[in-house]
This record gives sequence, C-alpha cells and structure tokens, in this order.
Amino acid sequence: MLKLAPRSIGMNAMRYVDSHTEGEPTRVLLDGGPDLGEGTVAEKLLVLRNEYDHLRRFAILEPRGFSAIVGALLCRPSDPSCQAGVIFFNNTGYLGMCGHGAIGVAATLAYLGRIETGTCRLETPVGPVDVEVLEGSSFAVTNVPSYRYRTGVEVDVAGLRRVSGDIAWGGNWFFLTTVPGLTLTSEHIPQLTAAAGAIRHALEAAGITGSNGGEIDHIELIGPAVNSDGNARNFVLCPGGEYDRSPCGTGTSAKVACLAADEKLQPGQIWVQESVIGSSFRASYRWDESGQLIPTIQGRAFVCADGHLVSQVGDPLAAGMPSNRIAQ
Ligand code: PYC
Repeated sequence: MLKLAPRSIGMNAMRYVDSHTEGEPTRVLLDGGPDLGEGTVAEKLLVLRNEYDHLRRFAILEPRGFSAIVGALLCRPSDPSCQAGVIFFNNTGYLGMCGHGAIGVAATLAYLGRIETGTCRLETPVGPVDVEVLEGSSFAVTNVPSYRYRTGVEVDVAGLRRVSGDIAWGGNWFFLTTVPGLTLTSEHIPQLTAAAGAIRHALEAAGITGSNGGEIDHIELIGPAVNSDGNARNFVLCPGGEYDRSPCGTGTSAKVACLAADEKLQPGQIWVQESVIGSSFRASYRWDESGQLIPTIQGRAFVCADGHLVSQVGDPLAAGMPSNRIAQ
C-alpha cells in the first residue's frame, strides 16, 4: 500500500539550498557537515579534502547532483570580521574562491532570513570577500585582490596552432585568450569545450603555471559581446571539464585585472561581461591603499531548491558516481 506519511530522512541527512547565479548553479550545504577544527578556512579546506572528500562527492556528483554544480560548505570563520567561512568545491576538487558561488551563498542566506540588507563578509580559503545585498535579487561581491601575472604567453595547442594569452589571478588562476574562428554562443559549447580543454592540456604539458607554480585550471575564451549593453563575452572552462553558465566571478575579476593592466578600464568604470549563455555580470575595480586591484562583480541569483541530501544504508552510490572529467 502507498504510504503518504513522510519517512525519516535518515542518519546522513544534510540540509542544502540550491540557487543559480546568472545560470550557474550553487549548492550551499548548511548543516550536517563534519567538524573541520579551529584553523583558518584555508586550513579547514585541507581537512575537508584530506579526511572528508566523500562529502564533496556525495553532495556534487550524480545521483544527488550533477557535474556543473559548485558546492559551498559553510563553516566557522577564523577571521573575526567575517560572518561565515565558506569552502567551494566542484565535481573534481576544491576552488580558492568562487564569485558566482559567493553570490549564491548570499542569496541563500537572504532566502533563509539570516541576512537582510547591507554587507556580509565571508572568509574563503584565499581571503575575505564582501557580498552586498542589493535590490531585485542582485548581489555585489567585492573580491580578493586580483592581478595579471603574465601577458603574451604563447603555447602550441593541438588543433589550434599557436595561442597567445594572459595569465591572471582572480581568486583562481586563469588563462585568457581569444581564438580566431570560435563563436562564443551556446550551440558551439562542444567545440568551445574541446578548444579550451586542448589549451589547458597544452599549458600543463609546457609547464606553464601561475605564480608559485599555481595550476592554471580555468581557461577563459574571450570574444565580442552579443547583447547591446555588453562589453565582451566569455566561455570559461572549469577544472572538472564543465563550462560556467555565468560569466564566472573570478574569471571576470581576472579579465578586469588584464583590462586595468592594459589601461583599457579605469577605476569605477563599469565592464559588462557576458557569459556564453548570454547572462551578464557588471564589473568594476578600485585600487586599495596598498596599490592592489580590488574587483567588484554584480549579478543576480535565485534560489531554486531547498531540501535534504540523504544516503540510505547499503546505497552503493553514497559517494557519488565517478566524475566525468571531459577536459582531462
Ligand atoms: O564564478 O568564480 C566563479 C566560478 C568559478 C568556477 C565556477 N564559477
């Protein structure tokens, strides 16, 4: 007989809220997470990665998630100026920062009534970021200091010949380039994914990294805007082989740092960055007192699910299906 009464959600129940920021999904894990100790959020990330990586796979991979979701585990901050700590992860590993994800966290906290107006400061593994709650489901992230590390970096890429681009930090490492002949629209996503994946392979093979050997795990293809109010469009390939449906907050920060380095964008000037699906972020920057470039990224986010992830005894996929690293 069909039982209509709700069943117990089980021992491993974990409350989550899903949102999308300009199309890119964020899954915020609210409670039920492990104790990650008393360290900084960067240290807590190492504990999560080394001892509890099954939690990332449980929350992100199929059958409970899908490869494009970015997870955000809330944790205690060590920086007393922050209201919360957050560790971002995806289908393959962990992120330093995530711009669309920080907006998703703020949208989730607003949905839960934990923040209203004003600014919420989050401790991320790469530094504190501020998220301001604006009108109309909009949020503005003031990101970690961003900069262009190298310009005119050339690499031979299978199928594309020689590609030249910039390496920039926006909370993650990016290689930004324009590839002639590629059109940055949704119907070309398979070709864009293949081209960006080939560039990532070529950078790895050539031993080209960010500063201190940082892995360049995001490839940002840049092209002309399509929308009438846009300045440029991008296609961003994320570390696990998925593309960013939003214009990528850390990628837009990296782009702004390159524009500033080329004196093509002034402090306070707005840059409208489109994503490959046509959504957009409004970006700008200021110089701080120590001469570092601080980007601000504004976009909209909407909550789309609120529930519990559970794992029943004997489920062979409690730790998710192996990830499909398209670009690897
Ligand atoms: O918005 O920074 C971002 C981001 C990184 C990976 C996916 N989104």
